[in-house]
Amino acid sequence: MLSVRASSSRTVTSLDGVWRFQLDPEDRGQAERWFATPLPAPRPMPVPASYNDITIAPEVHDHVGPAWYEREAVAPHNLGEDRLVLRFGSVTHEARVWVDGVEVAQHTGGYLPFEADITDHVTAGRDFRITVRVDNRLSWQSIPVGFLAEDAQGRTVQRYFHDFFNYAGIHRSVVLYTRPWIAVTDVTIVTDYATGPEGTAGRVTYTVEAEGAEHVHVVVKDAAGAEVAHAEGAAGTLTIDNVNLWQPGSGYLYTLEVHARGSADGGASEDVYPQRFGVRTVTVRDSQFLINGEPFYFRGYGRHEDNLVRGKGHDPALMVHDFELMEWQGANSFRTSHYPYAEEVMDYADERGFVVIDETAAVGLNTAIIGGFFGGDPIPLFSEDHVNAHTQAAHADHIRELIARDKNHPCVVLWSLANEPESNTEASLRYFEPLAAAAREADPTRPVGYVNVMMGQPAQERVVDLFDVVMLNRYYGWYVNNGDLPAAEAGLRAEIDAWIERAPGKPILFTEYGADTLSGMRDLLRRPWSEEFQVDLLAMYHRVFDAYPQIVGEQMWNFADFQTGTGTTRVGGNKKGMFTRSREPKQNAFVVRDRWLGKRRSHEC
Ligand code: GCB
Repeated sequence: MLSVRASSSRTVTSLDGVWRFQLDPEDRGQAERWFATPLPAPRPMPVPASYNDITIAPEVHDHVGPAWYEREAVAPHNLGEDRLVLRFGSVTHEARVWVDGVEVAQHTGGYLPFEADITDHVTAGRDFRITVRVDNRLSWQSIPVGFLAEDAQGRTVQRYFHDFFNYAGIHRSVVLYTRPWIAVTDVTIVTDYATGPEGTAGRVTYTVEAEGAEHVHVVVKDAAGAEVAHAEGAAGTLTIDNVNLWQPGSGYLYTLEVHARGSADGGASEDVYPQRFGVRTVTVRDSQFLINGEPFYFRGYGRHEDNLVRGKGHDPALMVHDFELMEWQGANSFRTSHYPYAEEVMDYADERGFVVIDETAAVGLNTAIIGGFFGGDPIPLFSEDHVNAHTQAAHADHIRELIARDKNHPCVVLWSLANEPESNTEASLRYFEPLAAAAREADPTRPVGYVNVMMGQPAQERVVDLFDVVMLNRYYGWYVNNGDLPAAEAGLRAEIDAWIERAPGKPILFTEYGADTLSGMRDLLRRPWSEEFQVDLLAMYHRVFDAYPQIVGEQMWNFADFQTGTGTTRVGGNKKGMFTRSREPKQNAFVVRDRWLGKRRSHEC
């Protein structure tokens, strides 16, 4: 799906602000047609934001089931022949949308956008009411998976297998935009370059889909807006002489301005869509990860969209601040653990030259991790009653939707299809084979991987051959050998050696390693949970990484402390952050900064 862009033929109006909101704990709203008239007893609710932490009411914080949002908007008075589209950046996890009581959209999946053409349901210049039903329930067939249970008081509770709070609501911006009845509906850009005596020439292969268009032409503009190439037709290849490559740390962007024209009933129309892109290549070869032909070493973090009060709601102030912190630290990359991030974040990573591992929301496809945590017998993950063919189909659709949204971002260098799934069984191989194929079909240009869990040791792991890289989350020194760093180091080295044998030629990337660390807890004996222990644990991992040329990156867990469900190992959330949840640095932040800035000087690409 194309991003929202204003242009000479498109206008964009934000619908962010304070909406009206009502919980629907008994799931009555649908039957009582709450969409047909204004909500019976609403309270104010900001958009975008998770609703959970906005009020101080436990029933809002812990709500399981549907909730409703509502507001009025005005259709542009000068709509003319244009179409009006209502677009949501994300609604977590399931949405149904009505305009003046008429259903216009349904969407499943809490981290990707959807839109509806509402032209036929509004009148130019008139008010209309938007009603949204948001359902935060997860099931064995949703991505991510979860299940409902009853607590001791007979209340319905949501169980899930991932380590972050199940925030819900309208998490990203809502807009109304206009576009002509001839509309650019998709653009795909693939880039390459060749260096010769005359300099470096960029090669830009593009494909445009445009509804009702009789004629398409494209113009490439550089970052200053000057035309550098143009072509006729809905598909073709352009050359940019003396191209400025998109590089890690230097996010040079071009724009492919697409003009689609057509005429019907005597009227002519033109849609103009500006698609940004960068010229760069990504290749995996001989245990190396190459960006523009140069070995790239990932320095950074797994992150979360998470913050005080707003939960998972996108916030541009927080976004810019987080990038400032990452850059201060000498990081060059992050993983969108454990779901697709806001489109604004991807745009911003493009601009700042950050390298992104783009992950699906398939987190927690692993019932062994939690063992007997929920009580009862272990749950067989891949089975008719649990993760089944419907889950697999939803996962495949989600992969395709993610790639459709993010395929033109130069910052994205690798698709991560899942975080820590079961990977050591024949059933996991059957599950992942078609998913890896779906990703490669949707994007033949980027490497594909999945993030491996500690139990998926090289001797047992079954699926790595489907993928281009080995991505490892490891907690030697924390969940294993807690506090015993010599034993942790021995375990880590032995496992790396085994991976090099198991997956020869594949680069190895550490996508998680870390220790829960209570900010302000200092300890002369440097024991677990102290700031000193976090410093020592990371230093041990870094010493090991430096000994292996096959290791192409270190993304520690986590950029910042974040909210989780409650439990015996969580003290007000997960505390493995380099920064606290309110973004104060822990001692480790300064130590790692020295390392990463030093690495940047020694072999930046
Ligand atoms: C993991 C998960 C991550 C958790 C982390 C932890 O392996 O991928 O979501 O938050 O461990 O801290 O336990």
